[in-house]
Amino acid sequence: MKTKFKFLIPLFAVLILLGCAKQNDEVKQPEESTAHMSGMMVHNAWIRQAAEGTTTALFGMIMNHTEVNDTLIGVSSDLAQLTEFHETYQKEDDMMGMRHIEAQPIDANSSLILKPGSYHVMLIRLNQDLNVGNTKEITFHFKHAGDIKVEAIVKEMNEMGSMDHSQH
Ligand SMILES: [Cu+2]
Repeated sequence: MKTKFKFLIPLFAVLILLGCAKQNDEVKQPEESTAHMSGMMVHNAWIRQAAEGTTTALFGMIMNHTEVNDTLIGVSSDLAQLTEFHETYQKEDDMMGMRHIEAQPIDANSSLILKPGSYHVMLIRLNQDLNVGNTKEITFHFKHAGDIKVEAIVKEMNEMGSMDHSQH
């Protein structure tokens, strides 16, 4: 059966692509590390290593250290033919879907975690190899904070400890 949904792929393929999603959702921020932060920022940005012509994803944490409710209205880079903000969600029959989000609220003094199996920046059809250790720039576009340039480091998925097979 044909599906019109271009990102509809089997669950196991998503887990291989993005890493197993079984992780703690909580990310604890020690008070001393947030005390000096201000503005809108993207923390610990990293990209899963991948070859030219393939598709990969960027993860990290968007932190709004302002008193203004903001909205992420897009992402861009020259790394790939398409750079999109995505959400992964569960569909029926063990299928996972990914959908492009055009506007993602990031409220005042809140954060949003980008991680395998959840929110991520999709880099579709890379125009270059992304090798472990490379640093690449991605721009996040916010309604109020404007354009935030982010340096992301290229890593292997298992360096993040996200391939935890103990849950299977
Ligand atoms: Cu995606």
